[in-house]
Amino acid sequence: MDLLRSQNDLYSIRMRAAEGGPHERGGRHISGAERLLTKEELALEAQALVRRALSHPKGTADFIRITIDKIPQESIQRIPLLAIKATDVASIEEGHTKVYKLLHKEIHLPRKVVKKAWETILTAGGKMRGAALLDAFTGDRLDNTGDRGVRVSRMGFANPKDMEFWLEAHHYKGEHIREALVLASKVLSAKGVLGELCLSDDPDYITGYVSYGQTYHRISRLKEFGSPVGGRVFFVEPETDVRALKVYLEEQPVLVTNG
Ligand code: WAQ
Ligand code: MG
Repeated sequence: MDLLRSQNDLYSIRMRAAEGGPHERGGRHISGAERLLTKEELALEAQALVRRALSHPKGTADFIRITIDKIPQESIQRIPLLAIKATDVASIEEGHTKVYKLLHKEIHLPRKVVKKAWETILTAGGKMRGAALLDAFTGDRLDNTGDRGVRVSRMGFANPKDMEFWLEAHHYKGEHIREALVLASKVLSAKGVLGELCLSDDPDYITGYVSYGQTYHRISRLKEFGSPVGGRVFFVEPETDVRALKVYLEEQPVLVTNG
């Protein structure tokens, strides 16, 4: 049990970095991150995030913003970690077929919605720093955030040390999956979200995932090495209160627990 994390106030730390000026003035998104930390962890993690922004495969940031807010312990919700299912595919085509099977045959999203999700990710070209919310029935875009997207924030593992150990033991290596598991768990815990499709925008990271129900389906290959394409789409049930959903995703602090 992580006593420091479960008994004290925590701090939300958010980083966003761009090249060619700030995002809001047309800079190209390079990297972002969000975590919930103890006071003791803040300084070292801020340093790590600066380093990450300055040595990213997408480019070198010339704008870095780090925001830190104190989060009262009583406002933090606990949510469960998703189960992980991994599929190794031999080609990108096989990867895309797997995505289609999950989204269309399992979640029953209409074909046109799956198509719209890929279009959204492909046309964003790795420029978005957040996710697009799509109506799971019509494929219409529900958020009005354009190229920015909805950025999920204020989240972390309840027991990061245990999780690191557990992930290592299961040969799930690196920061990408660690961060994606936290994000995907928060996203599926939101009222109205049926599923997610994610593809990293990092040119050297080709593994992506589809999540729905209680499961994170990681798919080993969804794009070419070197491709800047990437993004996230959240599939939202029709009639969902989109404003409340945005507030939950962006603002509600959550800690992800593993059993
Ligand atoms: N909230 C909403 N959307 C986000 C967020 C966020 N906090 N962070 C990233 N995105 C969107 C944004 O459009 C990015 O362009 C896109 O997702 C990809 O972000 O099991 O690394 O941080 O090994 O590049 C998947 C791990 C890794 C698969 C995904 O995403 C595995 C990844 P990246
Ligand atoms: Mg990235």
